[in-house]
Amino acid sequence: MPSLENTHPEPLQSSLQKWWKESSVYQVYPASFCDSNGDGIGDIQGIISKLDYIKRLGSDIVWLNPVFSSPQVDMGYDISDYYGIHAPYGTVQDVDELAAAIHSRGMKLVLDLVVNHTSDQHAWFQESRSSITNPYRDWYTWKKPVFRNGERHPPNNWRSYFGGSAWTYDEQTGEYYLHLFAREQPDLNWENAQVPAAVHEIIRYWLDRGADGFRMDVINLISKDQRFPDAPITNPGSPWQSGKDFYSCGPRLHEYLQEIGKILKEYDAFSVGEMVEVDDPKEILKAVGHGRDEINMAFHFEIVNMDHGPSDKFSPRQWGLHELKEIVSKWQNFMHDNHGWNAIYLENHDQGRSVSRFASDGPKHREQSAKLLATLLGCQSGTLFVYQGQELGMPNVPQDWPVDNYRDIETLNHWKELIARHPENPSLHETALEQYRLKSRDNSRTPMQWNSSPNAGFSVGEPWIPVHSDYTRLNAAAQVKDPGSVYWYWSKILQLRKHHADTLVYGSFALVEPDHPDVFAFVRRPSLSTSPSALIVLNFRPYDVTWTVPATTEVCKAGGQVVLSNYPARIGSELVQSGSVSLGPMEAFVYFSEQK
Ligand code: TEU
Ligand code: CA
Repeated sequence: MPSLENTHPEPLQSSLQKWWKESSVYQVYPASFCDSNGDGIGDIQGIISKLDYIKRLGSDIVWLNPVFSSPQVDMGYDISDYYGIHAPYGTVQDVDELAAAIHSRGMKLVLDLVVNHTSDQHAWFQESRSSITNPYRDWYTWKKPVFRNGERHPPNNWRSYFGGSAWTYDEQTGEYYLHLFAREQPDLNWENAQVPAAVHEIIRYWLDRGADGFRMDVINLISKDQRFPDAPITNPGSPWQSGKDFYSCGPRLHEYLQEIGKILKEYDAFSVGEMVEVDDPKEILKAVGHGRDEINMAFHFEIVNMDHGPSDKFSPRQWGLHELKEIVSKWQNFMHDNHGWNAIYLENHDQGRSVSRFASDGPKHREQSAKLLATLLGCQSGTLFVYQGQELGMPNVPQDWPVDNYRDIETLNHWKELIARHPENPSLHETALEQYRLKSRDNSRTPMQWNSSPNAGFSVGEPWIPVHSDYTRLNAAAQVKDPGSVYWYWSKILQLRKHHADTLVYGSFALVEPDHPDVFAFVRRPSLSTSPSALIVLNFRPYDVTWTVPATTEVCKAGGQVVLSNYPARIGSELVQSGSVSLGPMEAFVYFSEQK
């Protein structure tokens, strides 16, 4: 028994094992997944028609980006009714049918909970803005202007994530309201107890209706420093500065999350929090630590922000393999040693495609790159997230993608601001367009590519955003037929995790030769001594690299073998300590020590 004064007794191994830790999640972006009625917009019936494709891949959970009523200023992250469904996606009855169809396949449904803000068209905000004395006034954050030299200014210098000030002046009541994102996305005021209460009702309603959990949008931003002070100048070129010090992981965040966690625990519901701006695992551990009973896990942004430059997301930065190794090792070891949990991802609806950003998307190495990244993700501890199209190795938009093809408010606002400030600077414009093709959120929002028929089989109508031109060759139908495809490689990775959960899901992590300039190698050791250890070797270069198995790698004692590789000839081979291995371009392999 742990000593009484030990406030954090070592939890029993069995109490650390959970269904949501061993699950993998397939993320569906409803607008771009499958259009069943030819209006060019994906919909819920379209998702239902493709559930067997998701099941066959081996995923356990389906996460839908927001499907609730919304004017779609930010693709549904501006919700106008949490109890209604965006009409082009379908009806509440369609969601019921989807939940039943998912459950009948033994999978679970996760919905996207966006409660840091609503749409400005939500009835709550329409009431709130109508008058100073309206009962809903305090459901949002309203502040008086600041006057300097007779000029009216916002209450502080905070920047919106979508450009400009995070405050918009409302003539009718002569006050500003806060919106960390678009002006059409006013932030809810969680200090007003009626707001958390309303959110708890929404959570219970959808859990009672068949959802099995939630992804929680920018959930670490819901508690703000009520002084609303000016932010330090971190971007001298702009009048607006990041106020993250005053709203990321704010003073009452864990109070709010503990209340939500109590409800989720009643339902044994799945939860993953999106935590922007957080690079400190200790901060995330406060929410995801064993026994904290707040949320199961959280997305951090350290990896996906590696290529973000100094001034903003769209300024260039070259990341290094050593950075990727350090970040992965940091989060793997911290959460393992502190009984926390990781959400493992490289792609989602906000990120460019990983083969283009972190490997090589040219015709020679795209497939091998996609399998290499699948190996990196699949062999880490944490819950694994696969975003639609990632299982096919879809790349970013092509070089000839014109600016008119973009739909995302974040990209379009950036372009408008750039043109306004630098109308005659073609080189700046070209740099921006190059950065959009690398990091714009639309890279992952082009329609899912089902087959080689027009519009990639996504829609018989005009898609809301153009289909990537490579669909005739790169599509699900072709890959499901090809046992050597990226799709089937992902399926094998998901199976390998299930078969070796003790090693790959729950085991420890240690880098091998951290300073190697080209190879990312690591060892996974099981939590139970009867399970095998694994050595994962990844050549992140599009050329041959000779790699020597370090003498210290005890995994490579006799009797082990390569069980998975994107070079089939490698499978079955043994490795010996100090042995030299010639790795092909973007080669990945998983070696298991002998099964005891
Ligand atoms: O994203 C949080 C967020 O800040 C993203 O905008 C992300 O940081 C940025 O795009 C990185 O490139 C969530 C949702 O995932 C996103 O789709 C919404 O636009 C945003 O919140 C507002 O709800
Ligand atoms: Ca449709």
